Amino acid sequence: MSALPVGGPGLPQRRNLVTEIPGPASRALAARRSAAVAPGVSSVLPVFVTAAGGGVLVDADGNSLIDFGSGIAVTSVGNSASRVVDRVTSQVAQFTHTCFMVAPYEGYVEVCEELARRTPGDHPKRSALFNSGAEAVENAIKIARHYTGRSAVVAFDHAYHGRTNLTMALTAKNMPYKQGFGPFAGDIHRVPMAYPLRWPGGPQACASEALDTVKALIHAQVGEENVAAVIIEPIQGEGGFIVPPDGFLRDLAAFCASQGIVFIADEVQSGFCRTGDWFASEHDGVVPDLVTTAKGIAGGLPLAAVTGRSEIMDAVHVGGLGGTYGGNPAACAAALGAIETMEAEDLASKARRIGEIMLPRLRKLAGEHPVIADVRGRGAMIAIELTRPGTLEPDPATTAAVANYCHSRGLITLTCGTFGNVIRFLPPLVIGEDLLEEGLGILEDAFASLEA
Ligand code: PLZ
Repeated sequence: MSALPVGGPGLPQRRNLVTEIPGPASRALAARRSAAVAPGVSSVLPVFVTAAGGGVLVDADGNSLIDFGSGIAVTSVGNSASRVVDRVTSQVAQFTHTCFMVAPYEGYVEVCEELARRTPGDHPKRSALFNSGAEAVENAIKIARHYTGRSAVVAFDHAYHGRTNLTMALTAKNMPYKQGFGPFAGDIHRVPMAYPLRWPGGPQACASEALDTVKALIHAQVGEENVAAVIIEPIQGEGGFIVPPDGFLRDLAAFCASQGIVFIADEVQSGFCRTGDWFASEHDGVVPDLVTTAKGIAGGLPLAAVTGRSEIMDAVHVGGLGGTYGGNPAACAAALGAIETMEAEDLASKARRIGEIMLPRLRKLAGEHPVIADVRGRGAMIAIELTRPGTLEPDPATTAAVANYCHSRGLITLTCGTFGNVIRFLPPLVIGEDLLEEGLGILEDAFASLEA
């Protein structure tokens, strides 16, 4: 057997298909997979990965694919960033685990110091570390309830907050996330999202009406004094990369402050330079009371956090928060390497540059193909929404056809959206511009092929 390619700086940054997709080695692994892996866990791509880094994934057949997905907005610094690899390697040689609740270590504290420094607002902050985005969201709700002594939680249409029981209740979409998995946690109340394309009356009406609608529903159906927290993704992720109108988040946060409601920004997908700022909340000048982070924080290792105002975080009794692995030393080392990379390579600027390259080409494509109803997003969190031309009727079939075409040509794209009709682009922030342009060319070919 020939030596497998390794990730890291040596991995050639090019698309190169040497077999059909999937090739024979991936097909053989897929057969083993279906005999051993629960089918409830699915994969977007039919290929098995052996190395990855920069802007490419290499599969078991030696194909090299362009990555526009970053493992769902995780590998912003790449899949084998040298600062992450070096810090994790030396950490696991020192010790892999003690459990922070048994015997603490410096890395955990350093990550919390970085979170205090990087998240919006210069008020005193504390953080607690966890393993996944869902776990961070659950803990943010626990903390908000404990602090306020209230129990109701308000979440939005199209929201995605995770797959655990409480976070399934917060997540809007039934299939595949909730179907058959109830009963769900109680006292969760859903309000409409400021979704410019689909707001009755259109984007202008959305900007002027959305917050009033939310406030009226909370008043009539929940009662402000019962609400512990409002939780929102500053740009919604799984729900379709929905960008609220400027000012919506700011005014929503101000409303929460006026009612003693904890405002939680779920920055699990939008955080850590993805949108061109360290956090997407910054675009609207919002200072959330609590911020949940995960994904991009640690270059691919499992780590998540709740960061928030000291007075809120300090309300929880000693021992009320934790978990065996939360803030694992290797994950903390990875986070410190990832954050160092973001700073040293100014990845927020890279994200903005990616947006500047992608948006004009996507807008041109939308002009040529009326199936593209909307081009939206910020920085390196960009999407197109597909509908039957001239209508708002979602077109998930064309969406899937375009994604499949891209996969067969060696471009990894992901879909999303409540109606399955959004193609999202989340390239690693370190991707080369040549690969970015080549990937966009494949997407353009995909739309051209629809006509053929
Ligand atoms: N909050 C905003 O985007 C995870 C989910 C993929 P975990 N999004 C990807 C899938 O189908 O499971 C996400 C998110 C936002 C919370 C989460 C949950 O993060 O680390 O997947 O638990």
